[in-house]
Formats: sequence, C-alpha cells, structure tokens
Amino acid sequence: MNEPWWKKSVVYQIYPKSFLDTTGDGVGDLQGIIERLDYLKKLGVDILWLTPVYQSPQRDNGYDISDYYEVNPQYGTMETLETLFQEAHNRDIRVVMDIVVNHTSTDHKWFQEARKSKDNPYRDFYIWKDQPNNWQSKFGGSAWEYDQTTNQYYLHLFDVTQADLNWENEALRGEIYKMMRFWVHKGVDGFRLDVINLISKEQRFPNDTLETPIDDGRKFYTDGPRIHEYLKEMNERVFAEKSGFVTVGEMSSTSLDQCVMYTNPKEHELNMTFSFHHLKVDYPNGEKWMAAPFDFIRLKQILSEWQVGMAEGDGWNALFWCNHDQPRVVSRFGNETVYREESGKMLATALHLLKGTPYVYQGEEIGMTNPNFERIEDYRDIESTNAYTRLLKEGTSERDAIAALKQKSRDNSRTPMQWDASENAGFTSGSPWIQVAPNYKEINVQAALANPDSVFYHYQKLIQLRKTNDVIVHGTYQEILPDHPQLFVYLRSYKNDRILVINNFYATETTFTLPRDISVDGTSEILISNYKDTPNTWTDLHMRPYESVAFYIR
Ligand code: TEU
Repeated sequence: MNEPWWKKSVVYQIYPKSFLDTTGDGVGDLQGIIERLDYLKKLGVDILWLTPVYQSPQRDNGYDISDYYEVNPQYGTMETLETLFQEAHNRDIRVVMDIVVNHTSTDHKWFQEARKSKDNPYRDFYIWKDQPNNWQSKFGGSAWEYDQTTNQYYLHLFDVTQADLNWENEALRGEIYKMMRFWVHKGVDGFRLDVINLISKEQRFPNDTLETPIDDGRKFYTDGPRIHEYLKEMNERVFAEKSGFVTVGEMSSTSLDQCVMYTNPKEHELNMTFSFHHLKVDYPNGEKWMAAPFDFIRLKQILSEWQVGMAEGDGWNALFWCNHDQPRVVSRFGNETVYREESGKMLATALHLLKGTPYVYQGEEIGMTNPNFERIEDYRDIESTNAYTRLLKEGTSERDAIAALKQKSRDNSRTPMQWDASENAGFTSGSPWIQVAPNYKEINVQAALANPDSVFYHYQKLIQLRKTNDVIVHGTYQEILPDHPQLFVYLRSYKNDRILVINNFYATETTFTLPRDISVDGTSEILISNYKDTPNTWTDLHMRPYESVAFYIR
C-alpha cells in the first residue's frame, strides 16, 4: 500500500530550552541538539519537532513570538539552525518547526505599530473592542486587556503579552503565509501548528455563561466558523508547495468530527492532529488544577472512540502521552517509583501499537518522572504560577495548591533532560533555568544506554516494529475487554496478521479471559513484552504489575 511516509514515522519532540546547554548559560541551545542527533538516530526516530526557537521575550517560553524571521540568540544563530537542519537531514531525520500564528508577543513590531492608533495600518492585524466580553484567558483572568493609548481592549486567549491575531484580515493572512514559505524555503520538512483551531473567532464576540470551566468563551472561537476555509487556503498557499511536507495541528478542546475533517486527505487541510480529551481524565468536572486520580475506564473509552472514529473518517491521529505542556506520563498514568521501568515500557507499548503517528517527548524514552517540586519558587511556567495565585485567592490551602501543581504543572515536563549522573545531569555547566529533577543520578541517558533492559531499548524496539509490521500502521482496531478495571486490551488486524496487545495499568496482578475467537496458544509469537519471562502460551491469562505484552495471533 503506497501510504504517506509520515504514517510509518515516529516523531521526537525537543523543548530546546531544556535539552542541552553548550554555552554554560543554563539554557539549552541549538548546538546542544546538533551534538545529540546521533542519540536520536540510535533511538530510531524519523522526525524531530522543535518547539519555537524564534525571537521572543520568553514570557511563555517562546510561544510569544516577537520576530518570526529571527532566531532567539539564547538558542543560537540562524546559521546554527541551518546547520541543525543539514545535520538532521544528513542522518535522514526530518525537521518540523513549531509555528504559532494564533497570536504574537505584544513585543512584535506589528503589535507595537497597531497599538499606536486606531488608524494605524497594522491596527486590524489584532482584535480590538471598545468593551470586553466575558471570555476568559486560558492562563486565568479576562481574555481582554485595556490599552490606554487608544482606549480600547485587545484580545489575548493566553497571556496578556500574547495578543490574538485577526485572521479575518486578508493582509494578515498573507503575511503569515509569506513567513511560512520563508521557513519552507529554509528546508523545514513540516510544521506543528500551535492551537491552530482557535484562529477563527465568532465575529459577534458574544458573552458566554461562565457556568462551568468550559463556558469561558471557548465555544465561540474553538473550531470556529472559518477554520476549514483558512486551513484549505494555508494548505494551497504554503504546504502544497513542497511534496511530502508534513503538518500536525494542535487542536485545543476540539471534537472527533472536526479532527476527521482536519485530517481527511480529501479536505486538503492537515495531515494529523493532536487532541487532548485523553489527557483530561484526571480533571474532576473539567477542573485541571486539582490533584485527582485518573479515570482509567474513561481513558480507554476515549482512546478507542478516537481510534475507531478517525479510521472510519479516513483521518489520522498524532499519538502522544506527553509534551511540554503535560506532566510526565510515567508519573501520571504509570508508577514513578517501584514499577517505573515496567510502567514506562507498558505505556510505550500501549500507545505505539495504536493506529496513528507516535510522538516521543524528550526524556519519555528513558522514563523521566515529574520533579515533584514542593516550593512555588521552583516553578517557572506562567500558567502554573497564575493558577497557584488564583487557587490561594479562592481559599485553597497552600498544601493543596502545591499538590495541584505537583501533579498538573507544565513544568513537570520542562525540567532539564537528564543525560548522566554528573552535576545538573550533564545538561549545563552553569545554573539551570529550572531545577533538574532530584532523581537524575538514577534516571539518565547514560544509565539507560548501558542497560539492555532499559525503557530506552523498549522504545527503540517499538519504533523499529512500526517499520516492519504493516498491521501496526494499517490495521483495524478493536478494543477487547472494555470493562476490565485494570487492563487496556486491543486487537489490530490487517490481511492475515492479527496482534493482540494487553496492558496492565496497575500495580496489582490480575487475570482475564479472552473472547472465544481469540486464543493465545503455542503458535502465538511475542512481538514485544516488558517482563523478560513472559510466557508465549497461557493457561490462566495472568498479568503481573504493569505487565504488557503484544502477541501475533493466528
Ligand atoms: O498550548 C495550548 C494549550 O491548549 C495548552 O497551553 C493548554 O491550554 C494548557 O496546557 C492547559 O491544558 C499551546 C502550546 O503548546 C503552549 O505551550 C502555549 O503556552 C500555548 O499554546 C499558547 O501558545
């Protein structure tokens, strides 16, 4: 079957600020990434996704761009970035850049011009109103900021320093496409498009009810009225220019139907989408900032719903547990202590054998955990520190507020990459911009590479299996035992191949019985497992703590 190359690929996400510092300033840089490309090659990944490295005041760690055409000097120079592209391509690794076009930094020259006067040529690059509606920022507080100079308010769905762009303005769209083509001509192989489903706003800007955390205005700008028109235009004027160009859209609060439309090839919009419903199963009543256990049955339901729905609609999932905005998956859905490696491998198998393109977030491949910072002073993320302030103001105890940040803060995945057991985990010779997780002496790349049974080699094997097993890329998906309280079990089928994947998400042992038409017997070949002595024939179908196994079944 002649399928697009990115369906067999695995993507590695790098958060440059925390990857490797080669200058001693405590911040990761582009040269550090160049020096670790052979490590990525050993892991076997095909695509490298770089979060933003453009000029930025770093209020939101680069998602607040002040110049799309310049590299942030803290990360290096344009020449170093071009060398990175070249060195990655020399290793047959493609590079995807993060593109943030829902908003710019208020330091951007467009905004600096726009705020000068109501008739400034750049005024309509942004969204200005005489009076704000009641929409709320995703980082807390009103989504509108008063600007005294012209006695109007501007919209910011995120931080006050991240002003939303007005996509209704054709001149603005033309500037964005011109910028995108600049990076395509630089040799970039694809884009990750930040909150791209928020760019089309309902032009009446109506109030919302504010009755629940999701009645905050998002229904009037999420998957908005002209979003598909804009994405088709973007595809035609930018992506279509380069054969094999890969695009993944980050879709905040979206729906399955929308993601089918975004990624069905007949729509000529995007190749795949990130959706987050499976990463909100530990948000009680939709409230992120509360420490809570995750709802395992709901997690399985969502994963299955999206597997079936995207396949039926000829859409394509980006598969991920973790990124720079999410806690470390082994802490969230696995076990960060006794069964850290077993659960890290189980989670990898559970995700990578699904239908879609898997994403590995830096450090996930060695089972890095949340740092469990106990002091607010150790947190750096604007969303987290805003939430902490709000929680205390609302009467939450300091203990519960810290508990919420320990579980949910975006800083959980932004601590420095743990390279070895030397000071600062080999990340920097200086003082790191954010503390290294305390367990770096045990959990680091050097230790992982020296241990043939490490999480690293489990990821390496899964990445390899995708290349040699069409059933993983093309197979149908069927959940088995959906009501089992501990096991996530599914069957993938393609032509004469069937693989059964069984994952125990808990530290307790359990047994199960399979449907009559599925038998695991002496002819069943193990594809991958996370215990060294997994039997390939079972009489009592017994699963040990966090045990995971994938069988070929005939
Ligand atoms: O994230 C958008 C987004 O939805 C998340 O920030 C989410 O709102 C948050 O994690 C709470 O669940 C993208 C980028 O990934 C993020 O780093 C940026 O802060 C944000 O957009 C604004 O550009």
